[in-house]
Amino acid sequence: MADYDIYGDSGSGNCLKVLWLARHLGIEHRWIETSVLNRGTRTEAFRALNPSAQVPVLVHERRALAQSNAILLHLAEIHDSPLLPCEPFARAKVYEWLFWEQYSHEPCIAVRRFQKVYLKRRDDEIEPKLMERGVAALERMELELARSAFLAGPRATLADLALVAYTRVAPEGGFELESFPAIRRWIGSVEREFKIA
Ligand SMILES: N[C@@H](CCC(=O)N[C@@H](CS)C(=O)NCC(=O)O)C(=O)O
Repeated sequence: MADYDIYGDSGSGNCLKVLWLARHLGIEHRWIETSVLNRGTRTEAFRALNPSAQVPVLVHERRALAQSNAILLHLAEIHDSPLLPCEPFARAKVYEWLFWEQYSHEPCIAVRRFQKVYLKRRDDEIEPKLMERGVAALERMELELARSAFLAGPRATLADLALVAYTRVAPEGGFELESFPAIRRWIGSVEREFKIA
């Protein structure tokens, strides 16, 4: 019997980041595929776990935790992982990137990809600001990664795991990575570090 249940949609970066961390930390887990498009997040049983009706959700000893980055922080903390540094400022830099990911990156890069890939919208049916803001997010990452091996310093942290999830598939959302060499180098490093195929 696995210790943890992870409810997730395997097309979702928010869900995959949790799966990758569970594997990286060697946490025994059961993946419960919960399709967003098939309204698996809308059932009464699922809403009882997360009234916000969103994946991912982590369930352990009958307690449910939502929000991908909260789950990452929780798993890293209870496993004493160096992916969440102990030194307060270094730890705060990881928080900085996790909050930034949810406010300035995921809402444009993941949302544009969702509209193109899953809702099959044409470019002219997609809100133009998503492209503009997504490119600004990539520029911000490029600036950091041109001077640092990883986002929050010289070693990989939760910040990299959280940000790589949608950055590596950004081209599916129409975001070219050609002009972001540091991001492309970093994607390769993070994929190797976390054995992401
Ligand atoms: N901030 C949340 C976002 C979760 C989220 O947007 N989940 C999507 C899949 S990526 C979902 O479940 N959507 C279903 C819905 O909103 O109906 C997190 O990081 O976990």
